[in-house]
Amino acid sequence: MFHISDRMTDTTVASLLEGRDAAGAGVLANVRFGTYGAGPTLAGGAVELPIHMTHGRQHEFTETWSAAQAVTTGRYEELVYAHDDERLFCAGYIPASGGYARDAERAYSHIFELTDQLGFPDLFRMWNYLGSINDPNESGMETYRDFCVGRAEAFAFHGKDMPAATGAGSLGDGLSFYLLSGRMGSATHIENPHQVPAYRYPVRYGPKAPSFARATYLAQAGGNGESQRLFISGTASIIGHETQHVGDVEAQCYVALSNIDQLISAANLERHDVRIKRDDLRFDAVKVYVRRSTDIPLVASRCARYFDDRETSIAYLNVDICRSDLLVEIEAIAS
Ligand code: 3HB
Repeated sequence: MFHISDRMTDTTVASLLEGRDAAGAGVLANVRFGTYGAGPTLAGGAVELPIHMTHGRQHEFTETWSAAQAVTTGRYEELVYAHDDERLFCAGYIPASGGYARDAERAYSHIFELTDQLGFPDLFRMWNYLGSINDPNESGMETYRDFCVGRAEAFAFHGKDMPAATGAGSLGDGLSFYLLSGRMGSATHIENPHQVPAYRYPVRYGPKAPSFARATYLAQAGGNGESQRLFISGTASIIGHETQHVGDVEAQCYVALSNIDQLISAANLERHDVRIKRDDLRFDAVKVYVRRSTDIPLVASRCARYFDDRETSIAYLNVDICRSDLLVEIEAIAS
C-alpha cells in the first residue's frame, strides 16, 4: 500500500501495494519530500527518509509505503530497510564529496547483497536524487554522469536487471536514494519502442549509460489480494536518445506524455507479455519534475488534463533534471 499525504491535509490520495486498509497496515517507509535532507533512520518500526526537494514547507508531502503483513526492519552497511512478506523497501544517503562513482558502486553492491540475502532479488523501482546534479565533480565530469558510472558498474558486476527509475536533482547535498524490491520473478521490465533503452545510450551522454528501464510491471503477489502495478520511470522529451524541443517546455511536456502513452499502449504491453488492459489503467502518485519554477503553471495544466487530476495526486517539484537540456520529467504508477 502506498499513499502520498499532503502535509497540510494529511489525506490519502493514492494507494499502492494493496493488502490491508491503510489504517490497519504497518508502514514500511515514509519518504518526506520537504525542506531538508538527511540519512535514513528507523523510527516507529519504519524507515524515515527526508529529502530536500521543496523550496517551502507549504509544498511538502510524504510518500508512505505501507505493508500488507508484519514488518521487519534492519540495517546493512549504509542501508536502512523494512520489509513484509512480499516487498522490501531500502534507502540510503551518500554525502557529497569530490565524486560519486565509487560510493554509488559500493552502495548499489550493498543493495544487491542485501536484496539477495533477504530473498527479494527483483528490484522493481528505484529513485536517486542528487544535489547539484548537472554540476561538474572535482574531475570535471557532470555529477549525474559520475553517479551513472558507479551504478552501472554495480549492475554489471552483479548481473542484475535494471528496473524503472527516476534520477533527478535535489535541493540539498549528496545522493538520497530509495528502492523497492520483490520476490524472484515478480518484475517485468518494459522499454519504449520510440526510445533507445537508456542503458544503450551512446557514450556522448557519459562514459557509462544510465542503468534503468522505462517501466517495470509488478505482478500480483500470491494470495493476499494485492493487485498489479506498472511503475513508470521518470519520462522526458527524448526520442531515440535525443532531447526534443530544447528550450520549449510545452513541446517537451507533450513529448514526455506521448512517451508515456507509447509505453503503456496495448501493443507495447502485449510485446512485453504484460497482461493488463490499457483502458483499465488508472494513474496514481504522479511526480513531475520541473526545472524552471515559472514553467510549473503550464506544465500543471497539461498534466492535469492528461492524468485527470480529479482522480490522481500530482506533485510538482521544482528541481533540476538529469540532462541539462530537459525542462520536465514525469513519473507515475498505473494500476
Ligand atoms: C536514472 O538515471 O535512474 C534516471 C534518470 C532519468 C529518468 C529516469 C531514470 O532522468
